[in-house]
Amino acid sequence: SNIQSLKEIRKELTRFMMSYKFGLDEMDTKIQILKEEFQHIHDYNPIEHTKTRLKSPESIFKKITRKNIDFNLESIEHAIRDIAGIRIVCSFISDIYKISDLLQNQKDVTVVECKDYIKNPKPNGYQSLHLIVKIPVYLSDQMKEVYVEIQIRTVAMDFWASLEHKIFYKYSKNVPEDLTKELKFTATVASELDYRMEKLHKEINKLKESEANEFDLLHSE
Ligand code: 0O2
Repeated sequence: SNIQSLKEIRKELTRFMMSYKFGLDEMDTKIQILKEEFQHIHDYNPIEHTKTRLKSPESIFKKITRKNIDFNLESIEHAIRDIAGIRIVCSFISDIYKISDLLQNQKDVTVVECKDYIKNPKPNGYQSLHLIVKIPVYLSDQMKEVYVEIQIRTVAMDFWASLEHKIFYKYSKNVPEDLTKELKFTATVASELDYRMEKLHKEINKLKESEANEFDLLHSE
């Protein structure tokens, strides 16, 4: 009956979404492990915070309509690679590449795409490192590989992106040129802040090291 098949569809859809949630959980655990272990070994935490999100069925639907994708789970799975998303906010730019390398070197993580909007910012000024990875999820009757989008950025990049999103989200009309320019300028201000903070961080680290060396010298005599 119709009701029966609707129930089946619903069950299938829930299972589909669950696999992404599991993929996200796996990825989140990996990041928490890196965070804790890094703190323990290096006495330093490169990750300020993380945020996970599952794309809602509504926005998946919007995207498949916009991109003209066939309406079946197989094509959706293949074409929409940001159903599971995780954002990692780091302290410094160098931390972004460190975290990205550490994740990319894990055996069960396959990188399928890497977009470096830090080296090549978007025209509006947006900066972040985006990875699309595939990660295995073990279900009761099968192993499924799901895509997860990982966005890695600094606190300054995150500040810029979230406010830009607030200001311009759903403003579909053409933005006046002076405002586009101003927005882009604010992105360079954020970059400058990142650059200066990292420089300070490095200078202080150098000082700490030389102090530690002096201490060692003093105590070896
Ligand atoms: P939400 O609400 O975060 O989910 P596509 O994913 O196919 O539409 P593309 O080019 O493959 O587009 O993806 P891209 O460029 O890697 O960026 C996808 C995500 O990056 C977006 O997801 C945003 O989260 C973020 N992003 C990209 N550009 C901008 C930008 O100019 N400003 C801000 N604030 N965020 C950006 P969603 O699905 O659009 O939104």
